[in-house]
Amino acid sequence: MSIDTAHAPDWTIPQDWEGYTAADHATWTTLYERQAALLPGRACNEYLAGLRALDISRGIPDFRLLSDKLLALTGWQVVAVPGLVPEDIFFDHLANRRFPAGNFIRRPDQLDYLEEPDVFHDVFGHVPMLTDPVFADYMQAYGRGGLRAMQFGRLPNLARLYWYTVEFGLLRTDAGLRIYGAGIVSSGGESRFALDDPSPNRIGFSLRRVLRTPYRIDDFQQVYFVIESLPALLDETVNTDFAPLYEELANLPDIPIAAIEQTDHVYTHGTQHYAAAH
Ligand code: HBI
Ligand code: FE
Repeated sequence: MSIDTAHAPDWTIPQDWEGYTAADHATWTTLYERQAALLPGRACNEYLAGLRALDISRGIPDFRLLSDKLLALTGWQVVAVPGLVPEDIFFDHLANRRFPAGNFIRRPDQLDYLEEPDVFHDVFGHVPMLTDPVFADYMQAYGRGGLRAMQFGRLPNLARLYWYTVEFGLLRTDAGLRIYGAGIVSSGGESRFALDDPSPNRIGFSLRRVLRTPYRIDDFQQVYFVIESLPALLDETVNTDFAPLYEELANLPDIPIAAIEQTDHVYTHGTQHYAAAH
């Protein structure tokens, strides 16, 4: 199962579930048990309910069975891809309610970190939220928006929306801040850091603000954005005309990653100690 595997024009490949070794399944189960123990009280209820509904605790899930469950819940499917796929291909899948998931699993010496999205990140991280009807619509809207952003030449801005919501988003609840981002829930270190560490800024979500804020792909985030609710995120995304927004952004500078703006709703003014030391 290598990156060179022949793929269709939409980049999908057979998952080859039968091809996983006992060690591959054991890696999944190790990661599953570690994260499942950490996430109650940290991940949002929508994520935790999704994780329970999918019943994926015992080895790498078979995408055929996973898609059957997901189709019945929200009309989404999971399709296998060899790793990162071109942006237009990725957005086209999302716009059609197909989530492309890497079919390979990390090696045992990569339990804590790897750069490419593997089956654990993609399925454990992303798929539980796709059982939520509101989030399911948000992901589809993002796929459609991605295709439009490419036409406007503003994909680098829109990619920040994906990053700070789908991958690293936090949600305000009456019980406190909760995680819904896949990059956090699939990471042992970041599922603690994102909520508990005094280092990062935690700022109320604003679409304009997020589109102007760069991100880091190689370490814990320096800023997390907190949404008020999943429906509010969906509403703002589908009811915003991005064309004038993109025009505006072309003439505005990026906001430095750790900056606090006058108009920010600040949950945590972080020390940035972690970023300074790494
Ligand atoms: N491909 N498989 C996969 N997974 C991703 O998360 C992904 C991708 N291709 C492009 C991409 N993400 C991002 O560049 C977009 O979100 C902008
Ligand atoms: Fe991801």
